[in-house]
Amino acid sequence: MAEETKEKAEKASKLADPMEASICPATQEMIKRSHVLGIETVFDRAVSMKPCNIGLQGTCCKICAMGPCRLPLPKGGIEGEDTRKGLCGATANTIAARNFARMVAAGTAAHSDHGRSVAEVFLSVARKETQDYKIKDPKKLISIAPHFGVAVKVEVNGEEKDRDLDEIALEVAEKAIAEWGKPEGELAYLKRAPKPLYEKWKKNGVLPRNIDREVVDIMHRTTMGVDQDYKNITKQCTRASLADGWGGAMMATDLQDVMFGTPSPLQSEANLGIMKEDHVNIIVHGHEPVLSEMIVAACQSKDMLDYAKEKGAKGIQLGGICCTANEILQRHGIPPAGTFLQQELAIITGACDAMVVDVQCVFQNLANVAKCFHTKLITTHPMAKMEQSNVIHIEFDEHHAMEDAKRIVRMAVDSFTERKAEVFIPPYKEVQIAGFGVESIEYHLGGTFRGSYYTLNDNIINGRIRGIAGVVGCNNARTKHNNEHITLIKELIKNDVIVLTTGCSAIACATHGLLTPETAAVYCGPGLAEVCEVVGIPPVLHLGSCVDNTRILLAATEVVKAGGLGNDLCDLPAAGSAPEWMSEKAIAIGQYFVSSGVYTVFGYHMPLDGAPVFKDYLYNEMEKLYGGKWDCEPDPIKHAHKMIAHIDKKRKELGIDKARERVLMDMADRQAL
Ligand code: NFS
Repeated sequence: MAEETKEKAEKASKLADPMEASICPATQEMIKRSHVLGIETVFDRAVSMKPCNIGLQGTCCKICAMGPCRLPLPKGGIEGEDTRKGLCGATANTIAARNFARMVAAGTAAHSDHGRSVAEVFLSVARKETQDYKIKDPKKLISIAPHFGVAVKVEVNGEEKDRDLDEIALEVAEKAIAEWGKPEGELAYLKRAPKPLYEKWKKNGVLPRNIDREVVDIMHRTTMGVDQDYKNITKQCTRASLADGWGGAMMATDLQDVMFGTPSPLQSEANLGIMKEDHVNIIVHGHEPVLSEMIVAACQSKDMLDYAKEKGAKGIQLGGICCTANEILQRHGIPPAGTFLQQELAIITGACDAMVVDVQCVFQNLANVAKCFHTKLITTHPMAKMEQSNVIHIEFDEHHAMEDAKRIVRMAVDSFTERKAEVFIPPYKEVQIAGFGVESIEYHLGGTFRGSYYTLNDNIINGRIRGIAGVVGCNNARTKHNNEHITLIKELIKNDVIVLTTGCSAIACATHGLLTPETAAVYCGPGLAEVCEVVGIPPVLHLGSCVDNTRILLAATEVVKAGGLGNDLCDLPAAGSAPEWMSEKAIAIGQYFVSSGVYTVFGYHMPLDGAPVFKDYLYNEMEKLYGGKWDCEPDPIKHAHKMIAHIDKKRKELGIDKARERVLMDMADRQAL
């Protein structure tokens, strides 16, 4: 008996404490539910498995078979010369820089390969090889064409006329695809950056040549016995990351907008409570909207809805996880069911009839969880299969996209009739306004009279808005789910900093009710609250998925262009953050933000502590080259104040710090009255 109790206690001690694991009530309930059902999730694994201390420091080298060589920082730090080295002589700085570079390469590859898929589908559309996708936003196509050097006007009989749209589309598609492998030149989009920034890149020799080449370059350079200078390795990190932010990811966003529509503000909901017991629930999870766009259309088609009703369901409820969720939210108002860390939980509701995944951020453990339920787990991408036998693979092809999508939806409807476990959907969801972007910020915050971003700039200059923060990125099971995002963002808006958000951070904001205009009165400082109230926007603007971080770059560029706030991104009172990052993609994003002049703070930790010199290079020296630098702060309140201090420093440099003091005095005076 005593043995049994001990065993139980031991087992319980390896389970996650729901209250410690997350601040989201739906997640807490579902972790408890998983324990009742005896189903293990990422939250439990985070308790039972600790990360490797040397890997955490960034100084484990496993790029050749003489290693792994492990170079942890000695207790008490290093006094005098750092004599640590691997078998080949590689220093801690070289090792940490190589590891960092490989994360940049992987992140760039992931975003940019997503971009490539989109570009390939766009080429099929332009060549009229598919009927299932169309050009939904010709205005966007015309606006991006000149960046590829594609003419949008033609001369006919001495008169300038609009060029045929099909011709423009084909030329843009061909030029876009070439960006991945053109033999010479530089990426077409780089000149979209403010001129001084472009000139900095040019001077430092980091203009990306083509996207694939910069990734291959990192893999070559970081192989055994090549680049042994952490500064030179970091230089290539910049070049590759720019190929992501001002290349592959930016083209992904643009071409998605052209084919699926540029988002504009709309209302939706978020969290696991969007699932409905009496509906067929389909969860799409992953990243590429090429698939999910078709699933949205299939779910809304009459024949599929009739089929669902025939099988006893009241309808089809579609929901998303991760960035696919953001893609279909932004364009169709489909509600996200949760962030990265909630993927297993969606299945544990017992109401998930099918989970359809493509690429990135998909847990392999989903298959083990799905096994306990009726859920059909469907992989769709040739690049991303699962070894478990209960997983179904339906390869998605743009040439018969609708047919594939309907096949998947039909399978989900059939699965609805096979539910076996008790359904347990946590009753939590929040309303949100999403769908912001460069164009809609201009519409809402730009003056129609003065054009562009004038009103936004004016409010920054007069101090009602203290500055701009981009808060993005993942969840990480090593931190309390959503806590860092929400605590940080509340602190920023309390201090009049407007927040632009994407990725899982945006979903976290939605599930915690921060994406409504009403939030402003509750959480914002007086200046930001006033602006939000007048304009009718939330203080936290949802700009889409992680590839849509490029919308933040372009919005910031518009701010520079509108005038009065310096002439480069690094002049702006702005800062970036990924408080719960986990993915290599986040490192690529961080590097392109820093290399674009943005002070960027990551939460949790950075794998740099074992290499203090390299760390100092990223945290201080990079600023001298590009105007931006890295930082790390796990505590969300301190994290917010590091960003605010940077914003205030920039306000002072711009000479607009006094304006803000006046605004605040006005408010105090008003309150005194
Ligand atoms: Ni971004 Fe998307 Fe989420 Fe992180 Fe994963 S979904 S591309 S990587 S976990 S924010």
